Amino acid sequence: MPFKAGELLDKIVYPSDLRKLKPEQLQQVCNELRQYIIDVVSQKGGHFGASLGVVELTVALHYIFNTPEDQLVWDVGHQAYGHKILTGRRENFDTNRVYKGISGFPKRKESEYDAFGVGHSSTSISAALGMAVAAHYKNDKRKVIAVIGDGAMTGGMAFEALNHAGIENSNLLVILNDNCMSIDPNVGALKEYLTDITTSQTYNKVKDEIWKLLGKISKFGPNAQEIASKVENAVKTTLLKQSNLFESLKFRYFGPVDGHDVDRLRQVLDDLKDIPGPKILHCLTVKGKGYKFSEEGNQTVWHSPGLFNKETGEIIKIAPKEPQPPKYQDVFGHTIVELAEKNKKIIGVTPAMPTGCSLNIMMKAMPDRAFDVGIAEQHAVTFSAGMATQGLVPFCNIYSTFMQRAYDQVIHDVALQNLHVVFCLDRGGFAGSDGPTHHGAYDLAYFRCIPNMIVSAPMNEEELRNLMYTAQLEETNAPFSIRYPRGNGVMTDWKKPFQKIEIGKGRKIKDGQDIAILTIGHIGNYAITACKQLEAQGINAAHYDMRFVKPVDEKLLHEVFSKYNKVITVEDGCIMGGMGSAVIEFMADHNYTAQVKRLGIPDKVIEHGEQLELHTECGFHPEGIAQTAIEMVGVSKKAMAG
Ligand SMILES: Cc1ncc(C[n+]2csc(CCOP(=O)(O)OP(=O)(O)O)c2C)c(N)n1
Repeated sequence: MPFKAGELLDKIVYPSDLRKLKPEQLQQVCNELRQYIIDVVSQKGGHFGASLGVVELTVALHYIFNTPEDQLVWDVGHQAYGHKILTGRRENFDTNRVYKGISGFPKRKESEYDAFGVGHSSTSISAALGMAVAAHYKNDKRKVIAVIGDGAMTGGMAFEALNHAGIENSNLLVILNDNCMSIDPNVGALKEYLTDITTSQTYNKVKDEIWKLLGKISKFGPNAQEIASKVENAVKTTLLKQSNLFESLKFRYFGPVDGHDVDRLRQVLDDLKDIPGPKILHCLTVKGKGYKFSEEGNQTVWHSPGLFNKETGEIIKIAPKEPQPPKYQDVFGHTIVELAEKNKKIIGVTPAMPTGCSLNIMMKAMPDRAFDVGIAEQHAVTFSAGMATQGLVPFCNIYSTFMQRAYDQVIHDVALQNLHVVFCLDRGGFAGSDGPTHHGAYDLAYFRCIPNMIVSAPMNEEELRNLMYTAQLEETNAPFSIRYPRGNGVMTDWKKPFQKIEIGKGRKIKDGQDIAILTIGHIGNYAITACKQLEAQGINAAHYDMRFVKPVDEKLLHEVFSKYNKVITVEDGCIMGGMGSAVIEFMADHNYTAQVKRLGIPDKVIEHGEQLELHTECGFHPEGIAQTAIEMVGVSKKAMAG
């Protein structure tokens, strides 16, 4: 194992080893754990700031609670690196997020300590409540703890769960890890509320008075401090009953506590663990804590910095020799500003991903016309629908995977009313090392079946720009989705003048004779390579870029099925219900017969890895496409040549 752990951490394989240590040794464990995360992530990459911020919390939780018997549910799970290292995965932590290595998120099949699989935000309280209710039902004494960030707390599910938990009276502890950050700075009224109760003068005044009073009785015995904190909690609870949001939801609210004081956390958790009913512990933490550069630097950058020099804090960027094509997200970010300058109706909306989707470019250029609404995909969609009823044209940018959250809103609030909302789905296709919770596998299929929806995917930057241009035109006036992948496009010279695209019209990239390859979106570039490989083998393949999965280009498909009896469809999305399905439906509806092979994401969970590794696993990398074509036509072709 290439990474060396400190003296104490080295002896900890499981939390049972941690629990053998003395309380006064925990600070050293924290220091070593933090260093270990820095050592590995600086060289191997991954999420960073969030895990550093919960080191003390992680150590205290595993010290006080009897995990895995007691169930620890992490929200999102990007902050659970310390948890992974303390629960049997230190040895292979250097394979984190690597193809066939351990997952970057908690995962039930990876470890019994991962009580619940996560990746999407705001699920922890619901899942933990389910576990707590089940424990109660089974007369099981196990404890259940949810750890949720202030960002994740802005998600609707978190509120739904709090609302339910308050009346269930089950043994649930929610730890609110409040660092004022989402990936970008956290937004919304809840954030302000949390700051208010943290800095509340009334609260602090009462607390000081209690401590003064208790200072007087402290000489009466060693338990005074313990009594003090109990009285403090009792008084505070009564005091805050009327004004505390969580108390009004029938939670007992404790805190705020310093989330970096492991000793205090240990004591507080020990106190709380036997208090029945729903409780919330408000911890104040600093994202990136304990590493100078992440603590004092740009916390958004240090959320997931890539590789860095741990001594200097320099983020390692290998400067390419030649100019590189831009990221699709940046093409989106610049293009929306360009369009919005001309079309005053355009508004930008993102649920908590301004940096991730590059809407931050518009937020900077036009702060009044771009909204970060928090981790609230459902709200983002219906909020956009509301604006569309008033004649605005919202561009609602949501990662394909997170759009799953807002499916009903897309159907019920946008499509059924045929509202002019433009959905830009970033991270369409395999997300890469974030893994299955983040793959944008389903959007082509899940949008294709919705009435009124226009479903498109650009093959390059110019196409993305033209689709965005077309989508916002007054005459389009319908829900319009544009999906593109994570990563870079293919054109360095991409800022071309806008051109309207006829809705539902595909493109012929290359004519052929032996077989037709039909692609949708960026993956079409693989087909270009595949066609060249096939040419070298004497196979002349035609290539069509479908551009739209809905409406599908019927004229193009008539041409394909009249001319070719061998067809391959390729999509970076689920095979079931996607573009290939649309093609086969067309074939059946028009009584064509052809041999059609559909390439895409099969009906199983594909784990994490580099995008190309995953494309290869699924057989739609360039060689996979070429191989499929060779299998379909190669034999007869060779026979003819012979
Ligand atoms: C449904 C959903 N939307 C968006 C995201 C992207 N995302 C991952 S972490 C994160 C911020 C979480 O903030 P917080 O809960 O405060 O945790 P912190 O990173 O600050 O520790 C976001 C928006 C997600 N994982 N799930």
